[in-house]
Amino acid sequence: MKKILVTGAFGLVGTDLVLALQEKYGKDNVIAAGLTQIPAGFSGISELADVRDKGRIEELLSRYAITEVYHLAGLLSAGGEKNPNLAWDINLNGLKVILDLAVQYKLKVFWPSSIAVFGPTTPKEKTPQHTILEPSTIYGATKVAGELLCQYYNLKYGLDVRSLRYPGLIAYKAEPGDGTTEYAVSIFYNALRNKPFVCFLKKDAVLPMMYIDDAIRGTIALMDADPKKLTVHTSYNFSAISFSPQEIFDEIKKQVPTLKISYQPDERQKTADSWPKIIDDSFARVDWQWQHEYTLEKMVSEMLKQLKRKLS
Ligand code: AKB
Repeated sequence: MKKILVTGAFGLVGTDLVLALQEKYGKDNVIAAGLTQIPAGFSGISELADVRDKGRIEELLSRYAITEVYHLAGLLSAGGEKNPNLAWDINLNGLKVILDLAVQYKLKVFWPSSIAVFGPTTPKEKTPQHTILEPSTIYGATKVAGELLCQYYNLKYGLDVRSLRYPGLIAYKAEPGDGTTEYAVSIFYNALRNKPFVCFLKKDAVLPMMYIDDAIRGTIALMDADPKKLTVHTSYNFSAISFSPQEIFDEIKKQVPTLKISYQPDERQKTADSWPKIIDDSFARVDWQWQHEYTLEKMVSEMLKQLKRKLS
């Protein structure tokens, strides 16, 4: 039986992933670990742990006889620019702790990379799997280094570590994190709270995005995939839809006609300018049959329905 540790378990991805894993493998087989506090109302096994603390992580691995780790803990692009040293420390030293222990305890690992591995010199349309990786953010630098570290552990130690380059993820259960694509989550809160939305990106800043249900399904599908079929050991391009702030605003406005938007681009626009618009994820589609389900229209309807329920 699988025993799964999820780090960063109460963030935007972790909140949904823990529920999906609990449903698939049973509540007793999923250990949700966070850094500072366990959210009120969380149901299941939870622990506080700093991923840089090897002793603490090892204690959890042995106490629960863990077989798989979904290592989600890390800083995002905007948070990373505020504190580059912390981003390096958590994103890379935390990953190294997990990879070293995974070799020792023979664990399978999932680790999220990001479209942030790409930079201004990368082709922006249909960005290929194998292309130029020269990011201009510290977050992107940690993701490139992390991808290479994962691949190295696979080559050197035979570690089964799998990874996806997440696009901007749209979710409603957890609050948005400190990223660049997170405007596309915050806008829904303003829409339903009747507050005008001030967007920190330009109206035409197209970025790759995905609804959380697709992201969770894809993540678990990659972890379930036959290892012999996997040809990418850095991180898979992983894609669904692309849209600009104006396009998501127009779509939300069809259902919330009172929503107003204005644009005040800040330093996060520079990050957005350095990222691709549309990703080619054909390796994922061929190797493990990845297919997204949510269009922009379907995602907006679902977000509004679910968030309305959550906020009422
Ligand atoms: C961010 O904007 O920093 C993240 C990401 C795309 O990795 N959402």
